[in-house]
Amino acid sequence: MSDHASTPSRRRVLQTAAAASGLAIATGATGAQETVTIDMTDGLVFDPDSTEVAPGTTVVWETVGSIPHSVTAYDDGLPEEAEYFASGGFDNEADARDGWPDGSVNQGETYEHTFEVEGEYEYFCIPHEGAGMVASLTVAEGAGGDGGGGGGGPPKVPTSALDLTLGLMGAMAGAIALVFFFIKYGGSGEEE
Ligand SMILES: [Cu+2]
Repeated sequence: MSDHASTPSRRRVLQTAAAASGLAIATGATGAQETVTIDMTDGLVFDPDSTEVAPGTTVVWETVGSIPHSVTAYDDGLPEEAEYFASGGFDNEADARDGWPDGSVNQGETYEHTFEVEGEYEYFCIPHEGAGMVASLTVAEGAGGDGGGGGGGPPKVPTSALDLTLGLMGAMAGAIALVFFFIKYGGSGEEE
């Protein structure tokens, strides 16, 4: 019979399926958490003072000069369901103001907060509010962390999530192909 011809073909199919699965899994592992850094400078500014990030982004404020600053949210400058945030861990704006200089971010230090709720955030620096050290942050689906300047139509799904989905789909397809192959050809009892 011509059964012998199927042996090399079967091996090649198995290798191909295994390679495809490995590649898909590797691709899915690239989804990384976003971090955005905002400098607080001796020029008494947040740099940049207007930033747009995707939900889940961790924003890190760093005092890059010698003058201490604070990162303090305005009570009325938050989306309704967002939690209050301020360096020093204060629960509201009044406590943060009363507590200063507790919560100061000194030279080389950082304060960070992860933003999950979409919307507009307004915040300021307690000692330099009068000098105009105020800033805003927008949390929006599809916002990128890069300096691209914002294109026209951002995708609904963040790139990392899309990669993960495609990776999982590829891995599942590879596994299903393997199982299917064994079911169809593995149990035929034609081994010699
Ligand atoms: Cu300041």
